[in-house]
Amino acid sequence: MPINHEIVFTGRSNVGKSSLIRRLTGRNVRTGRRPGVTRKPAHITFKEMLITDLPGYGFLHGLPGELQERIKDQIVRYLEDNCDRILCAVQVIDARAFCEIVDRWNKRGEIPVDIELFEFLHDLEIDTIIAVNKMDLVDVGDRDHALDEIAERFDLLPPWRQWIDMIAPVSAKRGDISSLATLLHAKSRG
Ligand SMILES: Nc1nc2c(ncn2[C@@H]2O[C@H](COP(=O)(O)OP(=O)(O)OP(=O)(O)O)[C@@H](O)[C@H]2O)c(=O)[nH]1
Ligand SMILES: [Mg+2]
Repeated sequence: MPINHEIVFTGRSNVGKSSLIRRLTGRNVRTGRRPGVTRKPAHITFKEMLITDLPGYGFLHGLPGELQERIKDQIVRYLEDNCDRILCAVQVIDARAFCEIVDRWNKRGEIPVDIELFEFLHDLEIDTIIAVNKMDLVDVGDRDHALDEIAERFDLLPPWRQWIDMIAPVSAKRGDISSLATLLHAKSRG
């Protein structure tokens, strides 16, 4: 069966990419408490879609810098090689850690990897959904504010609710993934 509908999951290591795929598909993809569990693109087919779990980037502990660069190159090359059949990308971020990491990179005068990748996906004309995972760790009363802050880092003008076709707050842990499932469903129907 030729597969021309692919959904790729990208994001820093340990943000919960594999956990989200597991929740969405019910398949047993490898997840782990320690970062760096997924080292090579892993594929599953689900409802005539190819779902690709890309390795996480930005894992600082225990991996030499050179290997980190190699992982990033691997992701970039994978996206370039397959962009024609990629229906959309799900860029997964950690709701609690994201802004702090982005600000730290910006302060150093470097482009944060998440932002670089988001722009790269845009350049390749790959539709991208930002899945803000681990929302269970954000206090209910702070959620809108936290999501506004995140939208701003992606240059998406707050309030974040203006971007509900692009920003999906989720919790893989709680199984609270309906916003992402709805967006993916809409994309798969074209
Ligand atoms: N609190 C909370 N923890 C989560 C959530 N989703 C995933 N986790 C935890 O985050 C850790 C990493 O999950 P993975 O799904 O393996 O993350 P990954 O992004 O695939 O990681 P790599 O393969 O290393 O890139 C695990 O301990 C998960 O249980 C969530 O929604 N909330
Ligand atoms: Mg993984």
